[in-house]
Amino acid sequence: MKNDLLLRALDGKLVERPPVWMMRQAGRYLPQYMKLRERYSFFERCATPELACEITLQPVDIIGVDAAILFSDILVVPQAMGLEVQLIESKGPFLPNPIKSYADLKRVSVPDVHEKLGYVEEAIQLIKKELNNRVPLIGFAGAPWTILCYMVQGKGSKTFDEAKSFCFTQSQTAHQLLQMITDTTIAYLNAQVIAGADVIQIFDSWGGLLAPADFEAFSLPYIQQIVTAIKGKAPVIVFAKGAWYVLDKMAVTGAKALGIDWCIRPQTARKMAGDGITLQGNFDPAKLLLPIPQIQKEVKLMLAEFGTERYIANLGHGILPNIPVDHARAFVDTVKEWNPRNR
Ligand code: 1CP
Repeated sequence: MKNDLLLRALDGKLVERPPVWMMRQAGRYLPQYMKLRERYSFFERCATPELACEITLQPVDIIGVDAAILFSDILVVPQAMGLEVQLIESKGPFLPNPIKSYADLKRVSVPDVHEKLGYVEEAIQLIKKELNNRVPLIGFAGAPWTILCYMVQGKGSKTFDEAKSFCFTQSQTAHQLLQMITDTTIAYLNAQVIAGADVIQIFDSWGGLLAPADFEAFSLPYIQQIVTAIKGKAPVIVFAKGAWYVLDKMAVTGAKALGIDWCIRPQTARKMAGDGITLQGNFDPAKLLLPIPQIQKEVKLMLAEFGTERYIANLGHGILPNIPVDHARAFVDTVKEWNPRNR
């Protein structure tokens, strides 16, 4: 690997400077992505290895990030399990026949991932070839709780109240569904690693909607199963947005890194997670709308707070579609030019 900063940071090894990448780095803020978006539907872009490969490489070539992340979506998992998933322009994901009861479980199954998601394996093989060991490739999946949110609620939501009440009132059914999602996800991530993914990230985007005890009941045990199944094969990053209150619990799952959003101070996160794990984050994506000199100033403040050891510079959540490309590049360049001895 020519640039192995990410792998070294995950391993707790010495680095000259922290590696940097951005969640949702392949996406709508890039004009090159928007061009492909005019011609192909979202799931066409995901399911065509050549398109997924081209989109994955865009931020590596255009922005110069230290890692590529597979272009796909967490919702290909419920799709592979048998639920119809649509992506509606400017509205987001829509699942017309969500899971509401025990009887609905009959409509989903743990699929043969090679048969249903073989296109992802092909995309990864192609991306690895095109990357030619320039930077590592991150594969990913949603955490089972976040996937359940969409399978039950049927669409995006600020509260995912229907998904939560499903867990609270029909816990046995919820746990059965969570286990099916977990089994599918483990098979899927194993296939990603075999195809060539160097690192795996688990996105629990809605973890922070749960009370600590509910997170420990409905999310953490399933994340734990996934980490246990993958660790040793590839380093795992767990990003549970908003769930800062369980950083200590997540730190002992065997994950190599924990993602954090901007709602926790780096020092607090470090205290909670301990010294034996890498932290990733936590720049507020909305700050990329600031003028470039201010972005540079804010990024330097963040870097000084995290320090160089066991740290991956990233945003605290996905980049927004209205971020100017040169602002995204300023974020990445400020990290790349960082010299901790020469602030
Ligand atoms: O062009 C478009 O309008 C599609 C927008 C889009 C994109 C670019 C969607 C629909 N998904 C993606 C790609 C994607 N999704 C990646 C690609 C790799 C990258 O560059 O990072 C990844 C990692 C995801 C993961 C994902 N999808 C998450 C977890 C991360 C997060 O941001 O919290 C979630 C929650 C989804 C669901 C989803 N898919 C798409 C949208 C707009 C959403 C969010 C909907 C919601 O807010 O509920």
